[in-house]
Amino acid sequence: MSEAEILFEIRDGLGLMTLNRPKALNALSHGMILEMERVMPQWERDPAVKAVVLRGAGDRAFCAGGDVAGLYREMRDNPSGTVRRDFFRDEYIVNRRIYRFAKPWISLIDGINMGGGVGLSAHGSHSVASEKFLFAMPETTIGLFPDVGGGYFLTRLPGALGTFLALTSHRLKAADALWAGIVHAYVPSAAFGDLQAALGAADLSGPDADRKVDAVIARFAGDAGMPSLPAMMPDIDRCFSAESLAGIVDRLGKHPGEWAQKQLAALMKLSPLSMAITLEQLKRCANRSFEDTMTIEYRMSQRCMQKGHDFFEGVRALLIDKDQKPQWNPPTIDGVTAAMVEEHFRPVSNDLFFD
Ligand code: QUE
Repeated sequence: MSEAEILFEIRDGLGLMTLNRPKALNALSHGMILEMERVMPQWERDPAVKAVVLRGAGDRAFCAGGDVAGLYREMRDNPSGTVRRDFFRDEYIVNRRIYRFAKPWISLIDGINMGGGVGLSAHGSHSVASEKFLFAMPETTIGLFPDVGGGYFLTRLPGALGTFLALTSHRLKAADALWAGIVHAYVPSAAFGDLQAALGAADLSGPDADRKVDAVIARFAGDAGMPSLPAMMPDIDRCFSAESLAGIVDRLGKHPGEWAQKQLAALMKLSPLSMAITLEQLKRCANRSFEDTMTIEYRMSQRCMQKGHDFFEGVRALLIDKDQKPQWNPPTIDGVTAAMVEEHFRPVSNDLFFD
């Protein structure tokens, strides 16, 4: 018998969830998502659970993202199946449940946290990073877009930082993520066990449970070091606040210094269509509710699952064949039309709405 991909345990008043696919960097499978969807309402009601603590098994990752390689294989081997429809739908339902969760939702992030992993942590009440923390929204690398509520939290970051992170897949360590507000505290990895024990021992009852959790975390918080983003923000704001993708490329090209040329070179490797729909996603999601954002992102996901989309080519090149040479369609930013972008935002027959 194979081991469960996600572990659930109630101990010392805490609902402990452990993403348990360490060899796959705890990439989130549809099965794990469905298990979370099943357990979350139970724990929300259960008086024996005062808070949820989410962790990743192994010593490398919290969660590398959605299991897009598994999704790819399943769609290839069973093209008429329902996973195309249901994977993103169920993932976004879980993201929204976390956003609205009635008890503290505490992610202890001791390693890689990208894409789908960010959707499990960033929308909760507390996320704690260690020295091994590494964040990115890397979806433009595989022909997708920064989903799982990326349209919500990226549009609430300072200046043009969200656009920068969304388009370039730029990685952040703990000090920068803390500065940006993507995580709420820095705690050294070695103290995670003691932090969890202290949460278990603490009184977290009452309407100010979140403040009580803050106080416990503060007892273990360390110094994440100097962030690098503050010095980068003037360049980010100048180049990534342009209205269009062509405008961003133009500004980077004219911007003095090595940094801009590096960003430009990075963008040239990514899916032009992904970058264009991502920019439009951020425009449409700015100042929208979490639920509206998920409706928009679900429509986008369904367009990306259609035959011939860059998503399949990106997953193939990066995660299946691993040739690292995706052939994007269209191959250049100039080739992306307004109509191609607009298609990603049309209502779908099985739209995802929340009340
Ligand atoms: C962009 C992504 C993902 C990625 C690589 C990208 C992603 C994801 C994985 C991944 C990593 C390790 C695994 C796995 C999947 O890689 O979302 O199954 O074992 O889950 O460039 O968005």
